[in-house]
Amino acid sequence: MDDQGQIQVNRGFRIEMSSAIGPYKGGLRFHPSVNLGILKFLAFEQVFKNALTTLPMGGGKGGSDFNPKGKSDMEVMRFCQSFMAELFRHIGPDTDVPAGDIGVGAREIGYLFGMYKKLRNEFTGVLTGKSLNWGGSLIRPEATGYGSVYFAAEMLATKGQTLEGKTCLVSGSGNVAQHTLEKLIELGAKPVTCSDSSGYIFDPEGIDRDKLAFLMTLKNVRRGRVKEFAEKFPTAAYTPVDPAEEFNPLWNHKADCAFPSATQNEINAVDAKHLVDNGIIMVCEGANMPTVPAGIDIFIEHRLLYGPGKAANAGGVSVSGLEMTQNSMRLAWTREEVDNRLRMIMKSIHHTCLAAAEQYGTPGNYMNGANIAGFVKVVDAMLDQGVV
Ligand code: NDP
Ligand code: 2IT
Repeated sequence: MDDQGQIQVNRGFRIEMSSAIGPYKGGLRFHPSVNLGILKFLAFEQVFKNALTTLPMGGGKGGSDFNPKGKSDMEVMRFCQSFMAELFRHIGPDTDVPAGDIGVGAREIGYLFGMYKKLRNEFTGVLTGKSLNWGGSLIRPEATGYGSVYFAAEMLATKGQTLEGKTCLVSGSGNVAQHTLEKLIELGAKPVTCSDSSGYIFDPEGIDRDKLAFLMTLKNVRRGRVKEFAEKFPTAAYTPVDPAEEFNPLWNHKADCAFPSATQNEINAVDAKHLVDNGIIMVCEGANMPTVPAGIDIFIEHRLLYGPGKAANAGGVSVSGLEMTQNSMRLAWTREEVDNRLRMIMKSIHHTCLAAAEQYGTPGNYMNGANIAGFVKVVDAMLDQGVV
């Protein structure tokens, strides 16, 4: 029910794709574009991503075409409660453990958890991405972005390079993009872009700690648009982006590395060509499937370091897995402990991808490595467990 007392109707979904190696696990997305097809591809990717993490998690995804943009906290709360009034039948800490994704952050997870607790009369780790003082894990908000940058550093190390001094293109300005920017700055890289669905910022001087702090308050507290960034900082320029155009100008700047961290299909073949022509040596996918297949072909043909989302952005669900472990043990690890485990997991995923790529005759091809290693783990578990 909206604040005017009108009833609004939205459609919700939960895809439970595979429980071969653990309970179904994956995020919830609230965005007007959400439909069955999008959630099925996300759940399918999640199965193999989760298999790569080394943790016991199956794959799932869910969400709704509800649009949180412009809604009041109370409208968001009432929607989350309605959504959970059905979802609670299907989930549980040993069955299916949802988390956040586009449009679902700590606020939404809180409302969803409150309703689950009321309906079930139990306090369990049924959702991850919870706030710290009631069962959340340190580093979970940062995990996807940090993990993506750790994965990028591993890829560069295979060429004897580091992120220090590298100019980076980042898209998005939500959870993943913000913490990608934060870690890039910490490691001495120079991120020069960020975006939302209306347009993008290009700041040739680099987005530094102070500018990022402004961006985080703008997006997380005021829930505003990135356009304001250019109004605040004179070195930055704002360009509106129309998704119907042939290419996205964000990807047409001279740089060393690209971190697509907004949404699926945000790099088409023309964008991929622009990236190659501009001298990009590495593409590390913070988002899920941000590059269309023809774009991936261009990266592989030009021998870029290409980290596919299911490997590069697995840090988020990995720390979700660590949150589940902490909830089961009813204790909380320190920031250092979680961050060290995240680093180890990203290193291990990187190694697994390279080893599988080598074993199956496509050395250096992280996409084949991630697909094959993830698939083999799941299929072996299915064969072990028989036809049921
Ligand atoms: P947020 O909702 O926090 O941020 C999403 C960002 O992407 C916003 O800047 C948003 O702009 C932009 N965006 C969303 N949809 C579109 C669109 N159709 N066209 C252009 N821009 C768009 O989400 P996250 O940062 O959590 O997620 C970003 C990506 O990372 C997604 O692909 C998600 O699946 C993936 N991911 C997220 C993980 C997590 O832990 N959160 C883990 C692994 C992957 P606007 O504000 O205008 O909508
Ligand atoms: O795409 C993803 O991996 C996520 N949105 C995070 C899923 C999770 O369960 O933490």
